[in-house]
Amino acid sequence: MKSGFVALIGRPNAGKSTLLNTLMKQKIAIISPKAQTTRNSIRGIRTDEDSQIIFVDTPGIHKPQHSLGAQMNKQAYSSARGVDIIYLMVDGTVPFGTGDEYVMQAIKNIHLPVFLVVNKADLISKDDMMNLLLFYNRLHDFAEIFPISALENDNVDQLIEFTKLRLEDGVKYYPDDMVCDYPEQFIMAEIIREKVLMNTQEEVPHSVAIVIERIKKHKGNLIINAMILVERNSQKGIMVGKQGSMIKKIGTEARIELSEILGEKVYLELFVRVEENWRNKESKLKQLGYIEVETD
Ligand SMILES: Nc1nc2c(ncn2[C@@H]2O[C@H](COP(=O)(O)OP(=O)(O)OP(=O)(O)O)[C@@H](O)[C@H]2O)c(=O)[nH]1
Ligand SMILES: [Mg+2]
Repeated sequence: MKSGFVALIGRPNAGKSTLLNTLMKQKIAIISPKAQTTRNSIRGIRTDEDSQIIFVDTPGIHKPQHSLGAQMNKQAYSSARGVDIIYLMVDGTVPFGTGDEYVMQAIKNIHLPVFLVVNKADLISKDDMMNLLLFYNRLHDFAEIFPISALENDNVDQLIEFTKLRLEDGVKYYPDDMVCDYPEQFIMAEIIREKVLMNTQEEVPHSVAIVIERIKKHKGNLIINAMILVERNSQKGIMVGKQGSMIKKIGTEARIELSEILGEKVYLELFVRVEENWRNKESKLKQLGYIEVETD
């Protein structure tokens, strides 16, 4: 039995969470077209007949503007330690820039096999992809280089096969039927946040955090009360929308998906609260689970 840990790192929007979900054949992490969607490291446990691979999705590495951003980078870097392989994901449609150089420098100090995964192959020509692969091949001594489409599940099986070849024989870390190690409350908050990301623009999605305040079972139904935190009164106005239209839309979309995921009828009650500048408040970040608890 081959077993081990693989960290997915890269810039925001590269498609790390999309790849995690494709590798897992189910939704483990939320996805959005907005940069900095993922805020925590998220483990997906993939078990088959001859292997157990724990894939760790991480927040996109970026130049932080708030304490929240700094914590997200910290989580990405700390997840890249203590794994067996790193997938460095890049978006093949975006030209190589200073942000990429920054990430490349960071991986130079990590002495682990790094697989370069060039994503979004479905959006670029074969020639452009070939040039990109040659460019990256000169840039660093990668253990493997893979062009893939995480979205269309193209070349992902080969990626898994080559990953298994690099892993040692080892123990099973998790039971066969376990696919993630986060509590249900986490996915509830994340699905609501995903719907906020999908329905709002500019700074609003980045200024939002979700707190699950109460979960109650009642006659076979699940009643979830959740608080949407924003940073300013104007954002509260946007979140609520004209005659409550925005919050209603977000609530409906989240309720439908949560009912599917949790397999029971969900009633979702959403509230909006202003918590000024929460992204720079250490105590708030800790409470929201955005600061990693230090372990030895
Ligand atoms: N066309 C295409 N789009 C993709 C592919 N992979 C991801 N995307 C899209 O790229 C966007 C970002 O995807 P995510 O998976 O959220 O990216 P991420 O790297 O996790 O981003 P952060 O969490 O912000 O670091 C979404 O709109 C995805 O649908 C792909 O292979 N092809
Ligand atoms: Mg992500």
